[in-house]
This record gives sequence, structure tokens and C-alpha cells, in this order.
Amino acid sequence: MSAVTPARSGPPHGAGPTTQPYRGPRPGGPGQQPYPPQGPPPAPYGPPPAGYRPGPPAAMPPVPGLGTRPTPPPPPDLERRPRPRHAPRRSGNPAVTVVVPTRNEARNLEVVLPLIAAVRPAVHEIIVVDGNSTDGTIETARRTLPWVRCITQTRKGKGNAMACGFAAATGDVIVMFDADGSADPGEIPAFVSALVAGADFAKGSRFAKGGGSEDITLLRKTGNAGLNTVANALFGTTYTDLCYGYNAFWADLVPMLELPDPSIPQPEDGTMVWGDGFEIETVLNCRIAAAGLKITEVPSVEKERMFGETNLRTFADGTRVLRTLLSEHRRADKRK
Ligand SMILES: Nc1nc2c(ncn2[C@@H]2O[C@H](COP(=O)(O)OP(=O)(O)O)[C@@H](O)[C@H]2O)c(=O)[nH]1
Ligand SMILES: [Mg+2]
Repeated sequence: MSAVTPARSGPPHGAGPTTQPYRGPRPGGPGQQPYPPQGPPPAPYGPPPAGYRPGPPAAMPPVPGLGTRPTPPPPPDLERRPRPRHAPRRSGNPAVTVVVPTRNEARNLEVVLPLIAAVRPAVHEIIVVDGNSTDGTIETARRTLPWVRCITQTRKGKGNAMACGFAAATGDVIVMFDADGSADPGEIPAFVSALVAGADFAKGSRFAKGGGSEDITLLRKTGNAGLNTVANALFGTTYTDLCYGYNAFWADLVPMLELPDPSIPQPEDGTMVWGDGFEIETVLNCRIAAAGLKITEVPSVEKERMFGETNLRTFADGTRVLRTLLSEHRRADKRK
């Protein structure tokens, strides 16, 4: 982990990728596992304080062929209901909400949800925020993991889905987690540890030492590096991976982020409300930097999307990110 301190003299962006290609088997084939064996469970964040609230056990272990077998009925303690929202608090043993945006990710969720549920220390809740999927994403999520919370986003775009998920979260920490199988749930404790150690925002980075990607194309990598340089110049940060969706932060920061209100209706002309698209990550990165919050980068290894197609349009979304950087810089200037 490396601290990202607002310092204009810092390197413009990562000194280049440290790629650790995943060479393990892909899910779905005979005898294959969705991820490489995860080894012993990660060390807990610290000794559990009084009032420790353990999460549920995994509904199913990550076994080969998962999703092709009928799901056994869950034990009664997996049929838990979402907790009422409590005032988010910062502690050594935070309740962790994982927000998973989905657009036609049914096949991926069959693999990913049990893996998130198997993470130790256990997460407090998983919220799937669906965007009008037509492949039975929500039904599959509920069947795969009965205690998952499923909500439907109010407009369109990944950014709106995330804002809806943040608003619904009842945990102390929010982890942003793509459903496509590219993010490794085994990294969740590292993100939470960074927060417990004092960060406000734990920023996943494929280009920090120990990170990597097998999913990013050369074009996207180049575009990301360029946008990263612009962001660091404008905000005095030393981000190494601006456009990466695996991040975590304390839930008490949600009001400060002032994301587009989920209750605003979808514009009738079909356009996307600003902040509702893939620029969500940039909005977060900029607002957190502008607020002078403590940012720690967490090395992350991005795997290939398992099933389905990316929703990102490299040029259109890259342009949205650039426009976002400029408008966020103006916004930060006005508030000085
Ligand atoms: N709810 C919702 N989720 C979305 C939308 N667009 C993308 N996602 C999800 O956001 C995550 C990242 O999207 P993906 O298409 O993999 O983009 P990439 O990782 O940049 O290639 C995936 O879990 C998608 O299902 C959307 O409009 N609504
Ligand atoms: Mg992806």
C-alpha cells in the first residue's frame, strides 16, 4: 500500500504497470476453479473489539462447476434481513457493505457472489444494484445467495447504480465491486485494512507495485495514463490508476460526495445525467482529493471479465472522464 499525498512534485502517474498475469484456469471448464486457490484466510484487521458482529458463513464454497448445480436450500441463518441503517462509525472492525453494479451479469454473479460471501472477516452486506438486466440477474443473485440485497437503479449508467447502492448501504465501509469477475474478492480485507489504518479512501490500483491487469487493452492503458496525468496535475495527487472501479471508503463520506441525487427522474431525451456514467470513479477521486482527505492506494490485480461484454465505450467514456476532470477542477476552485 502506498499513501497518495497531494504533492504537485510527485510523479505524474505510475512508472508503468507491474503486471502479474493470472495464469490459472478460467471458470466453467472441467475441473476449473473461478480463482486461484486463495490460501489461508487473510489476517483480520485487528483484534475484534467488544460487540464483534461476525457475518454469515458462505452460502456455498467456490467449487468447480458452481452455478450448474442446483442451489441447496440455505440454512435459516442465511435468510437474514438487511439491518436498519445505523449512524456509520469508524472502528477497528467495521461492518462492510459491498456494492455490486450489474447489467446482465447473471452468469458472473453465480461465481462472484459466493466468493464475496466467503471472504473473511465476513462482509456485513452485499448490495446488487441492477440496471434493467434482461438475463435474470436479480433472480440469479437471489438464488445464488439468499441474503444478498437487490435493488434497481433509478436512472441509467454505472454511476447512478453506485449512487443508489451508496444510499442504500448500512455498513461503515463501502467497497465498490464490479460483478464481471475481474475483481478478486480476496483483496477486500486489504482495502478495509487500509481504511482501518487511517485512510479515508482506499483506492485500488493496477499500476501500484503488486498490482496488475489482464483485462486492460493497450488503448485503454494509454488513455488511463493520460487522464491520470491530467488528474494529478489538476488536483496535486499522485494517483496511479484513475479509471479503476475497485475502491473502498468510509460510508460517512457519502453525503460529502454530493453525487447526483438518485431520486431525480431520468431525462426524457434519454441522455445521461452528469455523474451517472463511468465517470463516477473520476468524480469520487476528484472530490476526495479536493476535500484533502487521506488516500491510500491498494495494489489490485484485475482479472479478465469472465462472461459477457464490457459496457464501456473507450472513446466516449474517456471523453466523459476528461470533461469530468475539468468540471471537477472548476467546482473545486469555486469552493476554495
Ligand atoms: N447497474 C448498472 N451496472 C452497470 C452499468 N454499466 C456497467 N455496469 C456494471 O459495472 C461493472 C463494470 O462494467 P464493465 O462493463 O465491466 O466495464 P469495464 O470493467 O470498464 O470493462 C460491471 O459489473 C457492469 O455490469 C449500468 O448502466 N448499470
Ligand atoms: Mg470490467
